[in-house]
Amino acid sequence: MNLHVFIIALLIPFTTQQRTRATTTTSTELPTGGIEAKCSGNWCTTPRPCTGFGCPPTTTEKAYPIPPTPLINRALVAFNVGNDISGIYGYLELAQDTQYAPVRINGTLHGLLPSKRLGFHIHQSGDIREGCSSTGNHFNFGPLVNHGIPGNMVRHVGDLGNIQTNSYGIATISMSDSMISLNGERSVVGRTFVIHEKEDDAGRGVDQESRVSGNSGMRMACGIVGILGTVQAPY
Ligand SMILES: [Cu+2]
Ligand SMILES: [Zn+2]
Repeated sequence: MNLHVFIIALLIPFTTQQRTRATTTTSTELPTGGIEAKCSGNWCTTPRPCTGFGCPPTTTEKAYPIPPTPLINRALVAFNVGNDISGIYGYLELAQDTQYAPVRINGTLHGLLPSKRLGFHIHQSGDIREGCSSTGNHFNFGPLVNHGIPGNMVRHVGDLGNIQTNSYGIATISMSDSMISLNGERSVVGRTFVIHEKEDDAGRGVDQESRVSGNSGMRMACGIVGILGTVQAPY
């Protein structure tokens, strides 16, 4: 092999390599669109549009984390606070540790009829444009079932039974319920707690209304469930 041929033999691999590298960095051959995110777990990546010289052809980057859905763990129900027409006022605080944990309900209501058992429900909506009467029927999820109370096999989700007032018309409420939730399809957030004028008959009355509403009479006071706190807990 003479010197001329030897030099050409040395250059062939080099020029081939250069040509290959050049084709991978030519802007016309690189993806310039395709910003649709690809998500896996809690992360999404978006293909980086690249039109300049030297851009890696297929590089993606972590664009933004997707936080887990926040768990509502505390809620507040305020009754006629700041708009005290009926004379009934007070707060209930709701707390739930996980989506499927029971909801604890604690609070005190004032101005109620003394020494009575009064129907206590969560009604369907948060529409109080016509007072408590426009909040719909008892909140329920799933099949249409008869009215009941906690402890019954069948009840509306919002059927919470009765509260007991003392001789001063004060009800101290401390209970826990496994059917309502602050999260998911049984969530009561945005719905309305209603206190009635009479005792809930638990759906055991003789008339049809008992099976619908428990015959607990007029709606005396109501309060919408509002969010008080959330946590970023995987659950
Ligand atoms: Cu009711
Ligand atoms: Zn009911």
